[in-house]
Amino acid sequence: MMDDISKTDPEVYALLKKELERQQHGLEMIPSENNVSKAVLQAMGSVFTNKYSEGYAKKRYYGGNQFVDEVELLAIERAKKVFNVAHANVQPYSGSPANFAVYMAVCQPNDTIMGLHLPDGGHLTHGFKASCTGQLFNSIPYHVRKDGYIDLEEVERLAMEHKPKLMWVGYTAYVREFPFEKMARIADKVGAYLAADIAHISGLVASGVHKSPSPYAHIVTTTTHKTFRGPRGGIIMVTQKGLDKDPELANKIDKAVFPGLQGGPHDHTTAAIAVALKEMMQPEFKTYCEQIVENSRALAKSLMGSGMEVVTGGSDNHMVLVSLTKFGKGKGIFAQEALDEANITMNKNTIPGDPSSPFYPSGVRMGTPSLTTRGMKEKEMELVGKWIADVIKEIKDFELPEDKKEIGNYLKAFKEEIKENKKILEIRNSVIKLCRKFPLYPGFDVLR
Ligand code: DSN
Repeated sequence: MMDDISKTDPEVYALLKKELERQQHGLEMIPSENNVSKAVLQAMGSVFTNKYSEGYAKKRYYGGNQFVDEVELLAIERAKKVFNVAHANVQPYSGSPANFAVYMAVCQPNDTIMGLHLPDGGHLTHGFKASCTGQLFNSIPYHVRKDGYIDLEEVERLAMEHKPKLMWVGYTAYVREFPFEKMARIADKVGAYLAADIAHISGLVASGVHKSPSPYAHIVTTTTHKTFRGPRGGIIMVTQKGLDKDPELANKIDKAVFPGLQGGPHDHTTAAIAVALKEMMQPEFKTYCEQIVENSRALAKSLMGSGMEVVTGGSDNHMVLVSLTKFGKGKGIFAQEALDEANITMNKNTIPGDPSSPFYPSGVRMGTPSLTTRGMKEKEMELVGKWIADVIKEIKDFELPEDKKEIGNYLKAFKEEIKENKKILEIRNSVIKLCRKFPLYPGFDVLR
């Protein structure tokens, strides 16, 4: 029972070691990923995982929750302080369940809701048709303009026409400042609830590097990984403005989370969220977030200097979106696979007005939170931007077959071919060298 995993389960142990090695020797540039501290990992791998705690602090269904209560209350108090909100629920299992709870709290099935269209940078749970939020509600998507910025004129026109019950501001592939104030003006005009989903930028908001939605939105949701740099989890917050609109809003949110949508909270995650929130309160976290944005800007500049087309011509946050349409449509998959081969991880992504499909989009999305956690700065971003551009140039002539049935085999052959590409192999060696200079978890075994 008390034996080390290396002895009890060598198979899983070997996989943990391989994953640590992969993270150590690669550039993690998926903008929604990050590397948590040792303290966060310790809280996650703790005995709080053994407990059941349905209910809320001091009102649990089972006994033995005195310390779970304390840790949950600590996380709540810290979240309220860090985000300047009136109420926080730290139990959502992640961002999507948090957003579902918002619908359950303020909407009825078939109510009208508005969010940014997924191919334009919105999230699945903001009413996209493949998500239950696009099926159970009357979803009216809004869009970005050709220049990549939110089309606020369209938002206003659609809101006036459809009178939504709930509007979302907050995005998963949007590189500019989120327009909280302007969206609030529209939501207030039509009497809608405004929910700000700050999952991607919550670290930047907490540190004041991005404007806060707190004065403008009624509800704020976030994941606790990404720029938050905590465990995988979610938080729903209610602002003072939300309570002024509906004094019952906090209770409605709590009831929607439990018993509405979830059972027992993941107490080890709650403990780790509390730890991450404490880290967010330190002055170093602000410096970290400022560097994330500096790095994004330096990355965008380097990419553009190497001939890449960057959506909106830069970045205000942690993310850069590269359009590959100058090389043709649907090139994102080739770029993602080739960059993976060079130990640079990012994801294919749609770009504004994408001529292809969300499955085979024409861009790649990348971010700097993880690289910044490792200590990399502008100098490294310049290098990394050049490497990314060089890899993309290697694959620019590959074309997706018109016949969908042929795509699978074509991609298989493509992957074999890029394994032999000398330039990509050369870049991978340089990536590994750079990563060694910025160790992720020095002296760390999988067991801490
Ligand atoms: N999957 C997340 C992202 O990468 O942005 C959003 O849920």
